[in-house]
Amino acid sequence: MGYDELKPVSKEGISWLHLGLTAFDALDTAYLMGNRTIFDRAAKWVEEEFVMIGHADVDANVFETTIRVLGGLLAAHHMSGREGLKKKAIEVADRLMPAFETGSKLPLSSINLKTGKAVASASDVSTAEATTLQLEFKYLSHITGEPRYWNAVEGVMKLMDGLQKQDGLVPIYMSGSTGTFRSREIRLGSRGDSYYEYLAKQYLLTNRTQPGHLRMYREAISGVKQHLLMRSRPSHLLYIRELPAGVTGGHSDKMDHLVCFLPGTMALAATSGRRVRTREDRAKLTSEQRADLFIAEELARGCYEMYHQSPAGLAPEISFFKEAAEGRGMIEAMMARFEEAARNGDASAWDTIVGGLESKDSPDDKYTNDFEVHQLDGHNLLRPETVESLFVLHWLTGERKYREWGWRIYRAFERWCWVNSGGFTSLNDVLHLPPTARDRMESFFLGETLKYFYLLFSDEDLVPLDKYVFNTEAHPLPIFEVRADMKDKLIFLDDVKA
Ligand code: DMJ
Repeated sequence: MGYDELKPVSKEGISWLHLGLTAFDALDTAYLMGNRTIFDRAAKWVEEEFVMIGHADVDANVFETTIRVLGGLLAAHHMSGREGLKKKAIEVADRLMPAFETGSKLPLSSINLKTGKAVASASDVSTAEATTLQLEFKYLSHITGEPRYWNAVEGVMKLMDGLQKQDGLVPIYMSGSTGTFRSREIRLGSRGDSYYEYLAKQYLLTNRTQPGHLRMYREAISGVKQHLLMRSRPSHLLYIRELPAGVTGGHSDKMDHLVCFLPGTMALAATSGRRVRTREDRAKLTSEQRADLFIAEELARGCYEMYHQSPAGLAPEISFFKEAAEGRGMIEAMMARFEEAARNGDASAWDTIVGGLESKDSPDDKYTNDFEVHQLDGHNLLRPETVESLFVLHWLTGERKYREWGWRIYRAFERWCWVNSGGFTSLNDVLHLPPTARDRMESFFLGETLKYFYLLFSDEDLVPLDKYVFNTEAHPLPIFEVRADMKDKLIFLDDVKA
């Protein structure tokens, strides 16, 4: 990242969004990596030159601005202690607040960068976008003592809690005006993903003092296990399928790479972010937690195989898994073994009862075995989700295989995506060698992907998962408990005054 890339081309344009966005997203990555020169220059630009409103007549997405800009500022402020970054975080949040002034409690999707006014989406809103704002706004309330940020986003959670779901699962479209679900389509990929992620992470961020979010997460994961888990052929990998017409309709074996956040989130929720490095550690988990950790580990293997089985060694954006004959029967048999292990009650018997359920790594010389890739789905955008899950699982379990898988993925990125003049590029098609470049590096590559690689291979415990929760854009926020002086000013999902 050079300084020129950080400067706005003109205050009239949308340049801060296009060029400056990477600076916000990468601030804490630079800090963690110890590159204080870059960090200081970027922070100075943010503090002294960036203004959010007064640009061209374009709309900035509330979700993206929250997770990348606000999340980036909050994490960088926490790490560095720079007050100027906190001031900017407050400025950005205040500019986003008009989006919450709706009858339904669902936020409007955008803020106009010229007028500062909130703008409704012309079509239905994406469930993930409308419901992935809580970590950032709650933490901001915590460090400022201002309840309005927390209350705006907890209002969204209250709305979600009251809606009729499908065994805990939610359709991916909502009506912004009525705050109700539209369509029945369910998936944990695009438009669905971070709704589930933030249920678990809200519980963890507030130090497990708010049970309502855990309740909603558990209901959702129970729905995932009941309807979405499947085994592939020939390797019997675990994967997550989609339900285009809801739980009562048929399924599709499509899996977005985006779904690969799930192994990390499930493992964090199962362990509460505590290390499980020995058999004794695992034995302290409940049977349900052990089962969820097992599923998380197996799903991570499936995500790794999306890379391993592709000719470039990099995952396509979308894969269509081949469902194993008796695939659902295999899932039911797995669940029955979990129940048997739970009934047995003897923690040491777990491995014996559950042993052998793991799938095996596929041989190195076989390509595209367990899934197919449709035309136009073979691109790779340098996405972080699999590396994120590998980092989380390695931190929790200490198992070497996660580093080995991560290293193979990193080498493939380096081989095909590295640009000699600097940076990495997205690819058009990972199935055809050599893959052609797109000349585009999303801000999440520096914000998330490279940060998770760095943390996966770092021997120092730079961001301990029992003390931090990463927002969905990989910006770590410190775990906190609701301040005594704020309890009476905040609304809570279960009206539990922590
Ligand atoms: C990121 O911006 C966030 O992780 C978001 O939740 C979904 N996907 C992209 C990266 O793939």
